[in-house]
Amino acid sequence: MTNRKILSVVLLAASALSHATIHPSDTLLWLRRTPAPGTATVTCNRTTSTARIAADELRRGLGADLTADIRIGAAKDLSSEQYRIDIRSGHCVIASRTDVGALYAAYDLLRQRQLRLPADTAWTSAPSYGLRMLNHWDNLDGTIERGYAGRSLWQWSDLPGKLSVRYEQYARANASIGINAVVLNNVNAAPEMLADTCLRKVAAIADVMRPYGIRVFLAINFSSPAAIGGLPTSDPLDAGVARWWRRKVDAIYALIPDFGGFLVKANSEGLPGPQDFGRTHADGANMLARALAPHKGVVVWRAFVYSPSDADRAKQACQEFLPLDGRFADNVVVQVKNGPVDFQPREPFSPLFGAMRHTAVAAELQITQEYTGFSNHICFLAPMWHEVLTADTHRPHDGCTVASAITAMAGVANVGDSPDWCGNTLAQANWYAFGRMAWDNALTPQQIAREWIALTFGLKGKDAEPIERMMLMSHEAVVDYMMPMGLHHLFAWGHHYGPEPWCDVPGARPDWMPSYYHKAAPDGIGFDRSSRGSNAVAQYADTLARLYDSPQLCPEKYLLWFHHMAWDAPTASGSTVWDALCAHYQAGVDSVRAMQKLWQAVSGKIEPDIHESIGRHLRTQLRDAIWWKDGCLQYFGTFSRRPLPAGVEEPMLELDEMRRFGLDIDNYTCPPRGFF
Ligand code: BDP
Repeated sequence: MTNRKILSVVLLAASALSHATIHPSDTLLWLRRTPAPGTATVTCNRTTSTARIAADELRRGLGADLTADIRIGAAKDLSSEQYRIDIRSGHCVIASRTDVGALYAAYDLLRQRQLRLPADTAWTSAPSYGLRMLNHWDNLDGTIERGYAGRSLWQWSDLPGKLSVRYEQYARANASIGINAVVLNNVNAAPEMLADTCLRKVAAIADVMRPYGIRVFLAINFSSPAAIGGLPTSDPLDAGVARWWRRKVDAIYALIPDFGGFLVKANSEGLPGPQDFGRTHADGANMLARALAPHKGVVVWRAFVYSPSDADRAKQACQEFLPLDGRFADNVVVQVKNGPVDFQPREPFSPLFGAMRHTAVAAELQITQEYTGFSNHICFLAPMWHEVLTADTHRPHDGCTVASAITAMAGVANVGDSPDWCGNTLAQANWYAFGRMAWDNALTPQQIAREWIALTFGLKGKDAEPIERMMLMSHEAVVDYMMPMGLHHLFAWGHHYGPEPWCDVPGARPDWMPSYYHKAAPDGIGFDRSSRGSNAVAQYADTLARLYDSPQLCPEKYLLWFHHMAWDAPTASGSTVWDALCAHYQAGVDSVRAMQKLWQAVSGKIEPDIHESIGRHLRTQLRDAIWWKDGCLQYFGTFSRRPLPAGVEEPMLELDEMRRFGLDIDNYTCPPRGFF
């Protein structure tokens, strides 16, 4: 059989992804430290459950060679979650203002010891943001929207009576990286989440989270008053509706005194919201905020909105939210996805960052890999997030980054009930990276990768280098083989895994079609968001607007995001748009091969079953990278009518074949055993 035939047989074989046995240490995440010999002597001036956890972690983790003294409450100069650690005398003193500060200190100390910090050190640490939150997209039926690591952690039918042991393991993992808030359920929220029976279950989970410094939040459905409260309306300005929410909130706090608040997706993708009643997002958010304020709860209101009517979806969040800047109550945080469209492999940062000057803004990142290969592909997301956080908004002046424009970070969780939590060992690094960056936004992807590799595999220096390189190149690889040069939304209609730039579903919303975004045609490719097109560039500060507006100056990585370019137009790298595009797709495939080699180089240094399992993922990833390259280049080639430039491999798959299996995800998830 030819390579092409074998590949299509493999792709078409109906078989699910084989799940290898999961190594027991995978369940321990980055906390699989080898216990130091002996038990440390640890004293603590408090006996609350949080303080006890901190002391116990140190007792178990430090070993007999270090004694520790935890002093909570004395350090008045520290902020609430901040801590100071001093081991200069050979004896460790931990000072914090609060119990949770001491807990964070304990995890940091243990981490630093494993990373082999110098013996005579003292340091303080405080979080970059007060709210560091995971958003679970978990449904009451146990499914997870865009989840690739099994079913939901939350065993709703067993709650509140029976608690899974994983709840506490999960709380501990979060606390160890500083995550302090968790939204338990999907933003596409079922109104039933607020039913009294459900709330008792939520309270049981909150009880497990509390000692670990984690506050529980719920995503709510805006029409709950009508859906489960028997009210004729859910209009936020209706007195009965406001009363219903007040009572509901009071009832929640009676069960969960430290309840965090609500996360709201409103008037987005068909969900109800204040606009259904002629009200604004601010009207809706502020009504909820008033109900929560007496309890110190917050409303996290999402800015992920777009309607089918507008000519450019990328502009809509700004159009709807900027006029409301300054009109949100103090306990409202507007949560903005990192890019203006929707968690694509690469987007420029959302222009709402920096522009909302009088509103608390959170960045929403997607830890679950909906658009970066699910848990099948190895894609370390820290480089992407770092790119966003360090982007200069130039607002109100040069040097003001996205990181400095936000007050909170939220990440869509990649956690499920799979024994390895995230679907593969490397995906755990994304959970870890999110927590670490939310705690310290100055950490670089390299620092985080190094930490994670050392904590997870016990490898450092030269031994760790191949994994570090593989992780650090992986995001760019995914961008290259999926959507280079600013292309976006080329995903298949029925799922967000493989390519379907040719997708054409009669009657579907145009802005759900890839062609809306790539605009490939005989005259060129890309979405014209310049001043000659949708003028989305004008939503950025002048310096950036000018840069992005010019096809000559616009960074190549965003070129087709902002410009419709002729196939033969020259690029900054001295090639043509078509040739550059082909080169990127090829580079993506080549990068995955390089990742395979790097992974091969650590065989023998990693538990064999983990090594083998990641090896399988990489084979799948290579197959898919080829599939993306072949699909996109052949399809775009029908417009460009230009040959593949030298160095770009001939396709293995025919466009017609790909068109046939493109809609059926079950038919191509099997690893191509023995093929590559
Ligand atoms: C999209 C997801 C969809 C989510 C939506 C959101 O495909 O499942 O509901 O984002 O963030 O990317 O609300």
